[in-house]
Amino acid sequence: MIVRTLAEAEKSSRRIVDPKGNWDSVRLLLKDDNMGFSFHITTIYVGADFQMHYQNHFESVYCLSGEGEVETLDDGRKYPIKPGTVYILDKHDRHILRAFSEMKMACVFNPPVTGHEVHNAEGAYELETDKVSKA
Ligand code: 9YT
Repeated sequence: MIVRTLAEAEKSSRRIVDPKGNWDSVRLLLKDDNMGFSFHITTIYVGADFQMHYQNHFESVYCLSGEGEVETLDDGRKYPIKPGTVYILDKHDRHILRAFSEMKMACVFNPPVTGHEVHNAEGAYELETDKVSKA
């Protein structure tokens, strides 16, 4: 069994800060734990308004606190987010996330992230193999 605490993890290299200033994410469970998914506690900063497109991953996002909205770009639908809301990107949906107050989210990624990913120009995370093939 693996046991970790958010308090310890956020003081370590498990905490990644978005270079664009929209979020930080504490990766509590990563690829090298061999669970087949990763699990993160992500803080979306108040006023954040940014586009993502996880072409290589499925993601589920559960709101623990704060309020905002998510918009799916292919159909222009907007969904309010508040504590208890989950959104599930089951179609690699292009989307915009907006935070009306600071939001704490519990996020699960399949395949798991390795630990240090930040969004590329499309708002995606690349797979390790992508990085190798471009090297
Ligand atoms: C909700 C969301 O997708 N935020 C971007 C960060 C991501 N969840 C992560 O790296 O943990």
